[in-house]
Amino acid sequence: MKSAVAFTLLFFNSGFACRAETGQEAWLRYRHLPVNLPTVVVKLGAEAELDSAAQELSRALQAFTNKTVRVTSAPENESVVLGTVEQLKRVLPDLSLPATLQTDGYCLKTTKLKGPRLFIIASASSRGMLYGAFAWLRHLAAGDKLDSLNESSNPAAPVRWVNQWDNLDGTMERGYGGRSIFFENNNVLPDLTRASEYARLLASVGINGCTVNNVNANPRALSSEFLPQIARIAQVFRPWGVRLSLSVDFASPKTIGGLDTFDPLDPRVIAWWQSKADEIYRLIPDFAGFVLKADSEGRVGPSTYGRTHAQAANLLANAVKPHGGIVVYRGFVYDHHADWRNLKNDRARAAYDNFAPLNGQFAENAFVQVKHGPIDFQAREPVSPLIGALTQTKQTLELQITQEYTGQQRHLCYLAPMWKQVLDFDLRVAGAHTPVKKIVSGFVGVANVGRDANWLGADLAMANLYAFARLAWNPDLSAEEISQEWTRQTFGNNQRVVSAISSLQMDSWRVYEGYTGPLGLGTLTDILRGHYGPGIESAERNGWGQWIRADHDGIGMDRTVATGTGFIGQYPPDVARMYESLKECPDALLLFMHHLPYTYVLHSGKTIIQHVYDSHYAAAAEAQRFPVRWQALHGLIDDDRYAAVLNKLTYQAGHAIVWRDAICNWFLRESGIPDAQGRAGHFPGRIEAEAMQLDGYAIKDVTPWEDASGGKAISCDPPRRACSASFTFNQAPGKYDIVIQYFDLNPADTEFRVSLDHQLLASWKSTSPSPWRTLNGDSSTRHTIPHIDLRPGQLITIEGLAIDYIELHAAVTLR
Ligand code: GCV
Repeated sequence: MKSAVAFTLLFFNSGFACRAETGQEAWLRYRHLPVNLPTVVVKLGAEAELDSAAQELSRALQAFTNKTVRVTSAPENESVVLGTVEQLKRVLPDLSLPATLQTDGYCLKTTKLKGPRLFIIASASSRGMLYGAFAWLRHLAAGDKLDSLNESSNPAAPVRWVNQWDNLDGTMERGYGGRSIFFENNNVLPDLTRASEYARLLASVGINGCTVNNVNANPRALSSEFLPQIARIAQVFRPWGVRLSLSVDFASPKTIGGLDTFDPLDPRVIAWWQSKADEIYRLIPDFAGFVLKADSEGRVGPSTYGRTHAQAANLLANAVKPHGGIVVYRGFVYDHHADWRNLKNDRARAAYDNFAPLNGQFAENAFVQVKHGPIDFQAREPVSPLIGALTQTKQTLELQITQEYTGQQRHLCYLAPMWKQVLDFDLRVAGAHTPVKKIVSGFVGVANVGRDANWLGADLAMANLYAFARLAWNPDLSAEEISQEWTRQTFGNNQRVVSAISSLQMDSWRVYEGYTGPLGLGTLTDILRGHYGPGIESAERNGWGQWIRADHDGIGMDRTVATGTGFIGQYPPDVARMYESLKECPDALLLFMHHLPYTYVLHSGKTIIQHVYDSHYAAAAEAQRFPVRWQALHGLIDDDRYAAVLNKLTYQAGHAIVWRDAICNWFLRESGIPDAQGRAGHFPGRIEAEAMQLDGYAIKDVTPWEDASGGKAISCDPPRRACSASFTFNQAPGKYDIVIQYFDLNPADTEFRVSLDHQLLASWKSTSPSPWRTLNGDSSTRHTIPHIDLRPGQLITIEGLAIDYIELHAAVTLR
């Protein structure tokens, strides 16, 4: 993809500044290309997917060439020719094509066959034609030369799905890009344009299935009155080769079926599911199948009747089998009321304990869907040992595109580097080389796009959707080449843009992990509320089982076989040996596997506690550079997306400091061991709001304490309409950046104002897209007023709903 980019530099360098862009086109952003391209598209069949492929080529070529493009049924002049291998053989008998194309696979070839150039897109199936057409366009958009193109590509796995966690009322579980594109008010939306656009996006990267409703399923999804509405979604998916699937509630035979049981072995229940499947296939002949979350987080399941997960999965699998459907049964099963006092209890064990004994008992069209880590999409986890145990059972690997625990799309966190570590991890099943990517038969990404124009609520977050799909097609691609490929299509081929965005993406997961949970402890976010800001002890002393087992002397879960929960013993012996041994266990997962004193010395030579301080200060400092790095792109990309991304990166830089301080302060208090570099607990230039002269504000304890400086904030509570906090500047005269750490609680009516000697310096409104409700690390936000001349004796006053502190720095911030 790197060759011949020069011709596109010209174009992609120009014209951006005046063009309004919303991000809606995502990576399918076709713009004029100054090269010779065909203006005839030949389609050799009449299937719906083939029509879509031809239309897409025509739409793109029209945009690339600024010329009218014709779609015909026989090759003429220079043209793009689309067909299955069989169709092509009939029309171009001299053309040699690979005999090894699998379903969904494609071949791209440029040939002259003694006449004008023909750009051949061949596939084994009509769906493969779509993937071939989009791959060809990908080459074009990336500036590749097509003259010698000759490539064949087959997908790594047959199941390449996204799960959407959309609720029928239009809300989304863990969605950060607006309301559902499918549902509102317990009905399917009347206008499904957006759903159709989504299917096109998915098809463009080889995704062939989409589960449209939350795995915490509303039984109405299967009701006879609702299914015809679901069929409308399937209809807009169909031309793009995306098959629809539904999450189901296991109790449906009882809740909506009128039976008095949902026992999977009861003949009436078996008959109910069969007739429900028949009913669905009458409405949706290409229905992909069912997804089931059972016996987990309050969902009912087969345990109600003492039945196994395999029996439950097979019940549904048998119902869809005659129609060619599958069942995806979630392996995310654990007890969320576990006794935290029992040191042998361990949520990480649960998936394996529940499913490994059932290996080989699942129907041929049933897949167990395993989250990549044994807990729940933390910033770092080891690979789930269940993946190595299900040797006789088909599996789909579940990855999370929506950034539930990784900054919720308000933080840049490109997840492909993390996913690559998972995919390439060698589980050493039976002592052989068995990387995860070779074990699984499918890939499912929890996507949660929404109605926001840019789908995920953040332009750069779309690289995660793209990367998931590209890895599902070819897990051997590198995270970096995917990010470059995505950037070229999303922002253009300017080499400065490509390297700047790709390197930001590539740094982002390491940086995010660096200022959140260290050494495999989990993200350390508040797991009882938003899963967003810091909330370290929310993991402890409750049944959810994300324990970190911290006390004054040490921290980490002892998961060893020798003295701990035995989790490590669930891995094949080579891997278990590595994790069990303190010498071999990688630092990055040390506290996931072991409980150790803060003074334990890591492979890096640092103690655990010093590593925590150093990594948090270093990562937060790197995050301060993100907006600066982005600013280097000013004028090279369109103004709208430039500004939107800058806004987000600036916010992230501030929130990284909230994280840094919360984690460092908490570790300092818990361990009692100071930072050898004297940073933790010392904040030069910081003036606590509660120490200012207050008019009208109440001083509040913030929970958890580590989310606010000094554990306290000031809040202007009703009935007061206006409050102010002031202090007299008494440092050396000079230019300062004034940093205000405040709580972004309600965007509708919150204004903040800062004045110097009663002259207004700056005012701004809360910016949170969805208002936070509480004073804590979710809502804690930074605003910087740069380059202000200050002289001793001047009065600085701040007004606004809730404030944590002000910091004054010699003026350098974000400049
Ligand atoms: C859909 C985590 C999330 C839940 C999600 C669940 C799951 O617990 O926080 O929102 O529920 O995983 O994957 O089923």
